[in-house]
Amino acid sequence: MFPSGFAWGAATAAYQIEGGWDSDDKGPSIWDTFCHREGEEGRVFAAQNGDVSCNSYELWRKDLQCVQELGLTHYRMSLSWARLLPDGTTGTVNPKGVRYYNTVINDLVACNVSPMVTLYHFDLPQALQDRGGWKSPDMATLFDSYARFCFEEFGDRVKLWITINEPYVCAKLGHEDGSHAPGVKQPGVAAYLVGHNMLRAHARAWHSYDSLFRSKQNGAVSLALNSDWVEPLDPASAGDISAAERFLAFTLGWFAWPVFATGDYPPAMRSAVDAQSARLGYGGVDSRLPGFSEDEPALLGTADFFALNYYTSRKVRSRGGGAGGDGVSMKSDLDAEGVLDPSWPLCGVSWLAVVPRGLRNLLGYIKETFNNPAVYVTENGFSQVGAVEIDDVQRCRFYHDTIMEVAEAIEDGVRVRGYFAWSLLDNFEWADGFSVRFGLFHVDFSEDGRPRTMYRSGREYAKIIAKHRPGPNADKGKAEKLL
Ligand code: PNW
Repeated sequence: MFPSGFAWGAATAAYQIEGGWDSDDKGPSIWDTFCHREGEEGRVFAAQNGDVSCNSYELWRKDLQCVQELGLTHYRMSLSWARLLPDGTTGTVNPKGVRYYNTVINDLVACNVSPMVTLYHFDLPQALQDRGGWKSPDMATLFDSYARFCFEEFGDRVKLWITINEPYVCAKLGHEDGSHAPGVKQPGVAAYLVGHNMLRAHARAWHSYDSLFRSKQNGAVSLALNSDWVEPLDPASAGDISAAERFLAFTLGWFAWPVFATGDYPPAMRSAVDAQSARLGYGGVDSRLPGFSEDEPALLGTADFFALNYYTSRKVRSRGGGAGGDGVSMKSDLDAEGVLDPSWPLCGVSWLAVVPRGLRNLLGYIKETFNNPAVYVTENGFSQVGAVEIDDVQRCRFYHDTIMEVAEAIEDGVRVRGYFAWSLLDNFEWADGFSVRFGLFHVDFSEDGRPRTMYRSGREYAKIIAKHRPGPNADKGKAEKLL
């Protein structure tokens, strides 16, 4: 069922696991600032922060042991930009940060585990936020310099790169809702600008890799896009059908069309934002969704594979047109609403309905819409809230069912090249702090040594991997098949 060389992985992100927030000359990131800001209640569950978290900065070898116990072929991790470049620029390099990631990468390679490395997973150096952050057009150049620095330092051993993780979440939660760092709330304006600059930054970094590193390093570069699978609430309603189409355009399409289709935003998104901008007479500006300059679309068609983070599904209904009552916001632009089907079980958090089948549908949609690209499922997981159950039978079932759907998608002809569970470890779940646990390993955050204990789902995942991964001698001598 699974092609040879299929990547069996688990994923983490720097701010969520590392701790060591000011160790060894690391610069502060926007998440350090966001969590430490005093006098503003309710940002993060119980005012928690990632100062120590799993302490992977000091306890990396424990993580490596977890990776090995699962028998992973791949490990997806992110680099802390401010640990490598404390002020965000290549003007100041922190050798201790470089050494840390070299240790991690070398250990993985020595254990025959391929690293997939994300350059940016929500933790912008605060120094760059102070220069305008992702709202500033300068970010494309700054990100490109950082990306080149990382390709240069680590690209001899890292063959799979993700430039930016979930630009949607950075834009929407960070700059529309303000529930993530940097906590900006400028509805209907800032998120579009941020998304735009992230697309430009990704394109610049991809071209740098392509022209300066690819021939020597032979790797592949993409960006990780999150999306729900969606269906019209009433399949017979024309309003709900177009609402579902808009919903997908505003999440996956926002970034996937520019990169994998036309080099520009999806028509359903463009027309919705333009129409609402005109209706609300927005400050004399034609639209709040920026346009690409003449040469940009040609530069945008830039990814070597499709990286998908899938968690859940939605039924979508129309909100009835011109919901101007919300004022200027993405919600009023979208004019559609996602609801849960009552038959879907929930896991932990309110947004996460368990719908494994949605992944197969979404993979099929990607195959049809974006010309059958190679796909890595770069995140997928199940959370626990409240009492810890090491014997997490529901999560076991979830992974079985979901991996079965991935197999079905492969049967359908989708070129799925790998699957990464979110997450290797329980960790700092952003605004939910440590109250939400996604790990294949439980972490006891009350003990200094942050002991890791395998959940039953970790054991089950290890069994699935052992059944499917090729034997130790199978692919010897062959170059790793990335795409
Ligand atoms: C992803 N939401 O982000 C991230 O890539 C991970 O860092 C994160 O831990 C994981 O999903 C689980 O949540 C999201 O609130 C963060 O809708 C928040 C949301 C969705 C995705």
